[in-house]
Amino acid sequence: MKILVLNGPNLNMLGIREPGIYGTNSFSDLLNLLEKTAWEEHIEIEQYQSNHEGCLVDRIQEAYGRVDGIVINPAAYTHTSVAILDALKAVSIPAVEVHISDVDSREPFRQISYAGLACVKTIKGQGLDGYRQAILFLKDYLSNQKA
Ligand code: CA2
Repeated sequence: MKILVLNGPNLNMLGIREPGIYGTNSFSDLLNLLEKTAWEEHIEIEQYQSNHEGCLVDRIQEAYGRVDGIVINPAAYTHTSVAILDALKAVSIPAVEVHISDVDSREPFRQISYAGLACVKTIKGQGLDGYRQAILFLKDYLSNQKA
């Protein structure tokens, strides 16, 4: 089973600023968590981060026919990008949306998610552990789909 983890703009800056919102863990802590989860769950995890909307769209398209599930934190593009929504719909790969912070208790504009409309689940406000939870959910979801 292969899962693609996608991260949008500025998430590579994790741990550098705004620890009150995003915690003190760094982006490399997230990469270590993904590696550990892949090892523990006996699955393959591929990760990609970009600050560019089109690059994220390209990566979603490249996943077509190659990847079983997608975990995506589109960051600020969550609230603006119809292109990412359309790409997720186009490839029709089961996807889970993750937000490190509890977007529901923040500014009203963060409560709108376009990408979420194409996702089977959204996990928010769980910090970096939300990525692990999303991977476990997808693993279960995909196994049940095949059964
Ligand atoms: O809570 C999340 O995971 C978000 O997707 C993070 C995005 C934000 O635009 C979304 O509304 C919610 C922002 C990621 C930027 O990360 C930073 C990292 C270090 C310092 C400042 C921001």
